[in-house]
Amino acid sequence: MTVISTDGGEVLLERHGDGTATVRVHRPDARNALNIPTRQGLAQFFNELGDDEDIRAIVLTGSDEMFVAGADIGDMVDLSAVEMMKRRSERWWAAVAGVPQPVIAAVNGFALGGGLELAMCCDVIIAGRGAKLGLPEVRLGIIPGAGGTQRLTRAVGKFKAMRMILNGELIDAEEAFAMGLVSKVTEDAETYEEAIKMARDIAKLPPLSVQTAKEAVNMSEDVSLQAGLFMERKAVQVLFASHDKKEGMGAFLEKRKPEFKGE
Ligand code: CO8
Repeated sequence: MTVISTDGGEVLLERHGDGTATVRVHRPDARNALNIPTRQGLAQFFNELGDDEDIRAIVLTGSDEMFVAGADIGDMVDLSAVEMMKRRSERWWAAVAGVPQPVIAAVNGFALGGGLELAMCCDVIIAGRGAKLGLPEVRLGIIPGAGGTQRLTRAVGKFKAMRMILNGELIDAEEAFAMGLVSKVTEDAETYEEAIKMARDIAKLPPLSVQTAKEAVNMSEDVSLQAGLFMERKAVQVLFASHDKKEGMGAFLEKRKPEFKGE
């Protein structure tokens, strides 16, 4: 377990030895609000994990009761526009969104503002039935500033995104699922277990395929259909050069368990 102190809390990284890792935000007195050391700690861990070939899938979570109640409001109340700009805090979010391995957010309790934006930097969101999700920034005199207006709109469409962003309304996990904001709803007591189980299942699969699939899906939000189809074709052609493609197809035909090498 590696721990980074975050002024009243910590960010923790646990490698489980089976190809998976868990990154946990723990700052209970502030409802896991993301102060600067927390965001820096997250970025440091995600950069490290991105360089670690033994890690095939990552779970990002808070506690059993609370995901993240947003960016730390105390950090921002007296901040000027220029100070805000000079923080360049987009670098910290980019480390999470840009990690090549799949990231599964396990969300219980509140995922608000920067907390929901953090979850939306992930690839899969598993939410406990009691979770509440929202982008309440407008109530603080700002707007979502870590991808909320862009990622939420791409995930659920303009009219549902507007409903959440224009009045900061919170929604529960079932509604988030129906909207397409959450991948799966589970019992609160099982959220983390579901997430780590999914991470373990993914970790057994050929990592080059998994990571290429992640890139291709993410690209679909950014490019025209023709460009996306071209990129997908090229990506699958490249995978035909991998050991794991030969192994996966060979093992299927020979009715045996494949041994993937990540090559
Ligand atoms: N920031 C700082 N402190 C917080 C935050 C937060 N986001 N959320 C909770 N806390 C603190 C409270 O101030 C309180 O501290 P204290 O005990 O010292 O008074 C403690 O946590 C407990 O909070 P509550 O008493 O309010 O706990 P409840 O269980 O009653 O309520 C809630 C929990 C519903 C989560 C409530 O705390 C809440 O509404 N929090 C604020 C939610 C919010 O507005 N989030 C959005 C923040 S803005 C944002 O995320 C901007 C993102 C864009 C960043 C742009 C970067 C480029």
